[in-house]
Amino acid sequence: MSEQIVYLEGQYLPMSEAKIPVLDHGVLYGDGIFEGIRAYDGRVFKLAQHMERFESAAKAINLELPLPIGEISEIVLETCRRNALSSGYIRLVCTRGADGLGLYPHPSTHPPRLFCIAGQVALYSDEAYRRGLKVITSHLRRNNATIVNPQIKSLNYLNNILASIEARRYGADEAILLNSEGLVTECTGDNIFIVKRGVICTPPIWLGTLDGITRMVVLEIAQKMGYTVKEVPFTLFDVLNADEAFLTGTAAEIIALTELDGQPIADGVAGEITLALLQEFRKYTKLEESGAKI
Ligand code: PXG
Repeated sequence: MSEQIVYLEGQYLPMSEAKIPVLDHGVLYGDGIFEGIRAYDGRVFKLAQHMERFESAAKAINLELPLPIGEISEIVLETCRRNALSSGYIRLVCTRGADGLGLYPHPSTHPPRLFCIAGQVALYSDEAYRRGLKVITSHLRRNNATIVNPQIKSLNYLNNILASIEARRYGADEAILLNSEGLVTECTGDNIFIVKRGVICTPPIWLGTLDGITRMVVLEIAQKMGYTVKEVPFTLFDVLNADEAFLTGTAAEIIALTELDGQPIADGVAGEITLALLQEFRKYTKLEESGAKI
């Protein structure tokens, strides 16, 4: 297999040649933003929505993107083409660039550094979708919106990484992060939903969650299927006593959450509504309207 091609600052390079200087602020401080995007059957899923989130994150961290968003969209598509990628995973990153050890990113030094990687997606097995995931409650709290707002997909994911390590340490797949009030926000790389008496609930964004693209699509699909959907705060009690619970994210799509802190949720296997939503979601990814043609 030929080497993966990476877009880096105006060039399409083999992976082994796509290198970033050690003084880049992304490396030194996690100073930058990213997007995790999926391609399905020759289309980049919800590209416009990912671009909008990317642009909003840039604005929120005072980062001037090096190119207009239309050109960045084109780079995402071209990176897929150069890798002959029809279905897969795309990582778009913009670091502050900068070029020095100081915290203040002097505007006169290196401009923001944009790169894009397109490759294979790490998928859960069919068995994992039926069995569902085990989650724990992390002892770490989700960043408060007055610190680094969780709506910013920043390169500073240490809180989420530590919670993910904590989950593995306890033999779980994911960790729930509560906010400072003890309300459920999301997991380390996925949004969370619960189902109770046929009503589908997910925490509102303002509680401290990422405005997930999959979350948004699931809310739309569920409504079209005739379910009542609600964006409401809830606690661990509600997750534990839910009829069904599931996580959503670009990589995982929709996957059941079947165990919380060692206790089964309902009968401990993926629920009917969860599996029906997954089926509809996968149908939706095949539609022309779901993304931009590569
Ligand atoms: N919450 C957080 C904190 C995330 O980082 C999601 C929810 C889901 O959002 P989307 O837009 O993908 O539906 C994410 C997604 C991974 C991985 O490997 C996922 C994310 C970031 C890094 C890695 O699963 N982000």
